[in-house]
Amino acid sequence: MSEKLERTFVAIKPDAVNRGLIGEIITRFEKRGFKIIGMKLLKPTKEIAAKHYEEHYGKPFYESLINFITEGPIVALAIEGINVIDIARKMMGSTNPQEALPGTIRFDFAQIKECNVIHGSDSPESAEREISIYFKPEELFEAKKTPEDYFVEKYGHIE
Ligand code: IDP
Ligand code: MG
Repeated sequence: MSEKLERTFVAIKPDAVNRGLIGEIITRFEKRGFKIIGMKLLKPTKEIAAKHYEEHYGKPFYESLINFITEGPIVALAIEGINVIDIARKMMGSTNPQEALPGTIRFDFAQIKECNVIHGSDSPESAEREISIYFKPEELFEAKKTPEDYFVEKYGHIE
């Protein structure tokens, strides 16, 4: 697999926000070394939810999915890292938590697919599209400096 620096869109769904799992879930991505470059707590409007899930329009679970996600709040995240689109999906596990592998977010925190705690983009095209639904370009940030960078700026290099 070739290695690419990518961005993906992740949403912590209303069930997880209501259960107090925001920190647990974000921690997993941070510990993997991925960078949070955009983050907001919001209640998606019907329009936003319909854009987000347009590929599912007409499916039997579509209406309940839209109703669920628009109850909010959700945490919308833009996350950057190497092969993050694919790796974040692996970290999430299968759509149905009953089929997700132990150690994945959906296995560890969810029981049914209607309340499977997390969304993650499934391709580079989806990632770009979904990030642009939830974030303006100026709402994305790159934290590049380390504490050592700030130290050196202030005090200079130590001999
Ligand atoms: P994904 O979130 O793993 O990418 P999708 O197939 O894109 O899964 O479905 C979007 C969301 O719709 C799922 O996360 C799940 O919450 C819900 N969903 C998918 N399939 C079903 C189903 O058969 N019954 C009920 N809800 C479903
Ligand atoms: Mg999907």
